[in-house]
Amino acid sequence: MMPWLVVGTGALGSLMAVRLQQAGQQVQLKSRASSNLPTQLAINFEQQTCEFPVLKAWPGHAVNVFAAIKAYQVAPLLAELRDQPLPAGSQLVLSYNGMLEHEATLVPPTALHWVTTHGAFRHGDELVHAGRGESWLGWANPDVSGSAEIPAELLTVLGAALPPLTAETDMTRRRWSKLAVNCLINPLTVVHQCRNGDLLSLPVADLMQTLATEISWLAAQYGVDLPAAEIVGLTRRVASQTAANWSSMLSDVRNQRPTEIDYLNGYIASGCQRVGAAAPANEQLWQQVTTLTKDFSHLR
Ligand code: KPL
Repeated sequence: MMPWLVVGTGALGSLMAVRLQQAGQQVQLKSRASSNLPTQLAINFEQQTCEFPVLKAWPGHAVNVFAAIKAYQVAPLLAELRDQPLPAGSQLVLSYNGMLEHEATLVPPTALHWVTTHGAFRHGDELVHAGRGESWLGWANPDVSGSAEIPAELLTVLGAALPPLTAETDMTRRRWSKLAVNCLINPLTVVHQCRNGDLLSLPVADLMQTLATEISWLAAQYGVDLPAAEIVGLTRRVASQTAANWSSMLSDVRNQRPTEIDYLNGYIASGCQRVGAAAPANEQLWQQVTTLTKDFSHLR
């Protein structure tokens, strides 16, 4: 199998790097040119320390790139790869929360999306896989989805590293479902300073229903049939599967990092606004989290 290059050393990138290495794959990490990561990085996971070489420059040979990054890092990464294309035979797998405007023109059609409901967080030097969810892999461009098979080896290796993994032909709907779940879980864990599972017993059911109704309405404008009841059901399932996890947004807030709120509830509120509709519940959470993080949102 081609070697792996993992971009993004957040919780999920680190988890995939560790699990790929434990599955016998050759794994390196890629740092940003401007970053001050050392040339070797150790990740502590379940009583083991996994060591990884860190590359500053893109390699000259074909690689599988697994980029588990923040939504605001997607455009800069893709710009870098446009200036310096990956060697022939390489495959780009992208994973990020939320949606970006102009994705259709931004994300190369040959990229794959990895959508996951696994939950992980960093606690000091420790990586904790706190929620066992599931994942889907599918082409970024629905036109490619209809015609091309996902490379079987890629499915096997990623699926063995972090199971279960399903090949997805309708990535657009899958990504809307994940967007919806993140819009209901992530900001509410920030507002209530709680783990994902705590949301199941807090009095947030009515708010979740309203958020889901607004999201479902916007999804329909994009031709995606995603009933509000399905969103709420899915959210409760993910909150229960990842009950012990601290959401990525709460981890970001606690570590004074910018959040992905613009690409979650912000995406819904501004998407509705663009077509002359309102999404007051999503708008309110967008503003609330933005206000909480205004002092460090420039650090993107
Ligand atoms: O995607 C997540 C996140 O925290 O960003 C979930 C699935 C909610 C796990 O925490």
